[in-house]
Amino acid sequence: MIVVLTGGTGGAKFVQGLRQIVPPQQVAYIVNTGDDLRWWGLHVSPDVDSILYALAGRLSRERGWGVEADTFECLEIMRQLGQPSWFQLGDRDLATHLVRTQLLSEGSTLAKANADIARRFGIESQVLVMSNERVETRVQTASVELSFQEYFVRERFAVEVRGVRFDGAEQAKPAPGVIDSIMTAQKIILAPSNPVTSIGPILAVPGIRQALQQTPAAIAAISPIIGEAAVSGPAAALMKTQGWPVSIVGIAQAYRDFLDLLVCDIEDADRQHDVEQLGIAVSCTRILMRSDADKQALARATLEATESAAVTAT
Ligand code: FO1
Repeated sequence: MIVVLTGGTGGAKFVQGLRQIVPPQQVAYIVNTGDDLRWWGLHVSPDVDSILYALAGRLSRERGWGVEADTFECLEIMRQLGQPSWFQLGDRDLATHLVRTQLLSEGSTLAKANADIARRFGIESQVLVMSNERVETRVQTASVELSFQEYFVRERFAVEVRGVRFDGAEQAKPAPGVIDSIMTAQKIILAPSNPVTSIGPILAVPGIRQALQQTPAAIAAISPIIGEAAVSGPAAALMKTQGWPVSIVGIAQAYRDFLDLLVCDIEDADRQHDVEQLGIAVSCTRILMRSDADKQALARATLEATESAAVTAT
């Protein structure tokens, strides 16, 4: 089994590539729920939905989140009715949140509700949430604390960040299947996701980081950084709050206690040695995913490099 830890739009793009080259039954995804929010009374899990839509072939190519060819009629009426409208829920997307919220209100756990939705979409991979308990990413600015979506969407990550915390993480437990899948995986891949707010919440759930340290599986991460900049989003500013350099070295530092291999862009070949000094192997390839072919090539290169890393480690 290949286990992928993922969150955010970079993660979803990678999943679009991986699903083209690996049979779905051979992959389990452990997904961030720190970005979840209550919106118009509905439970929205943006990162889970990005993976569900990517696996079902429904992810919007234009936006990288939400459903392909969606419309926003409901959003417009909600705006006219005086409801908040800065978070753009599409009409097709809305169906997923209605079903999830209904399942939760009938007593389903978040894990069961999402597994149920995945099955209804015809998805054959396992889509696991990191935890059934509420773990909420909170972004601290100079004056206020924001939820992740307030920071990312409403403020367009244009405010200065002082720190990040994961509310509820200490009391949370890994969802059923999470530890087991990590301990029995053949390969584990950390998608090119933001290490602070996409992978960070997963690692903050007690027991998950320890399982990654203990698993016999080879663990690879794909860098979301090229040179000294994030491929997209606020990863650079968020990494600075953790004291990590904004480079592949910072990514290596974030995961150094369990990482075997870092997949980075060829542009970063000159930094390879600095990562290897941390005891982590490096494989350089093209990591920008502009087309389907790019996504597939990155997934293939990552699997091949992880194979070699596993052979070298044994
Ligand atoms: N991202 C935006 O930049 N603007 C939006 O209005 C927005 C709405 C939205 C609705 C549903 C959904 O599943 C995702 C949505 N996203 C939006 C993306 C979301 O903020 C990101 O996928 C993550 O949470 C970042 O990791």
